[in-house]
Amino acid sequence: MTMSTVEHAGAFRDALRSSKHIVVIAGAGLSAASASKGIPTYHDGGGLWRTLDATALASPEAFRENPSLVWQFYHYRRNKALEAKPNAAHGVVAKMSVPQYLETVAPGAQSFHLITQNIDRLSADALQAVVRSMTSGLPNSGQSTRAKPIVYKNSILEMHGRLFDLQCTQCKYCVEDRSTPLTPALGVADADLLTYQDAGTKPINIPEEQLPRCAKCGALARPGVVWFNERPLYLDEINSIVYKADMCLVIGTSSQVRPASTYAYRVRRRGGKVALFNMDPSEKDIAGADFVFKGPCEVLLPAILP
Ligand code: BJW
Ligand code: ZN
Repeated sequence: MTMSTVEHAGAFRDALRSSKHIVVIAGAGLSAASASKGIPTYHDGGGLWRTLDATALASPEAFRENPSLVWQFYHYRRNKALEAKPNAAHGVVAKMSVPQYLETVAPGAQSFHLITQNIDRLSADALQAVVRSMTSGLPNSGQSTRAKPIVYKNSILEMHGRLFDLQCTQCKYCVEDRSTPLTPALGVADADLLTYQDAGTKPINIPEEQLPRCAKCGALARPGVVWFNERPLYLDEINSIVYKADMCLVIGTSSQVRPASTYAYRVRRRGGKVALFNMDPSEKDIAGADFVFKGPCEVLLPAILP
């Protein structure tokens, strides 16, 4: 960190100390450091799969038109996410869900929420690891009867869904399934791809019967994620969290996708503070923030909030 970042960090920590309702808005940059080759982000040049634009594949139209291609894309993404481990930035955010820790950086805090656009479950994994480390060695590990909660309840809102969820296109039954490949055909197509450099233009066509199916009714299943023009999850709850928040940390998102892109602005409009943590923040995001930390969040966050 440069000297000015250090001074800035002090001012940010002071503002955090007097905050009551803290919210984090997270995006793909939070998870960028989490796999050996990194989990590709979306709108900053890393979002290509084979030769195809990831955001074009993440749509209900693409799935209707070619569920085989879209499922192959998600098979690849699921495998990447299965290899990934939470990084130091996930760790700092997860600790903020722990009142005992949050009190040390924000003594007046009454609530903490993480609104994440990420579908990789790494924030949930990081929180589980924090809870495990806090409860291991305690009698009745995991079911402590201490008066204070170990973590704030329901503090993580995965507004764009979960990559490992399978959701029925008919009866809507939804279940988490981390196995891979989800069907033998997806595994075979994956292996075949290694020999096709031009697979993006010559996709392997898997018949619908050989794609993931609903465990209840047998209909075609889809990834349990939120595509463009679909309603993000938990919107009512998120709206009241954003309405109350007086401190908003915006971590690793290009703030191009609504409605998440509007939250920081809404917090600030009501007099709250906004702190931005981004490798390459846009001019618009800088203009809308009280504190700007430019760099990798996995380095900045542990340095600023040890
Ligand atoms: C680092 C870093 C490091 C890198 N450290 N930083 C026209 C105008 C305006 C709006 C619209 C419009 N047409 C349609 C809309 C609405 C649309 C939208 O916003 N579109 C825009 C693109 C224009 N939004 C929607 O459709 C949403 N739904 C909706 O609005 O519904 C309304 C409704 C209400 C009620 C009923 C019914 C309907 C849904 C949006 C769903 C988004 N889905 C995706 C795919 C998820 C599944 C999947 O992944 O397969 O979600 S798209 C993709 O974008 C994904 C992400 O969550 C999302 C956000 O991207 P994110 O996280 O910001 O990633 P990047 O790559 O853009 O940014 C990474 C950042 O990290 C960069 O800034 C880097 O610098 C930084 N970084 N490494 C710190 N180490
Ligand atoms: Zn079903």
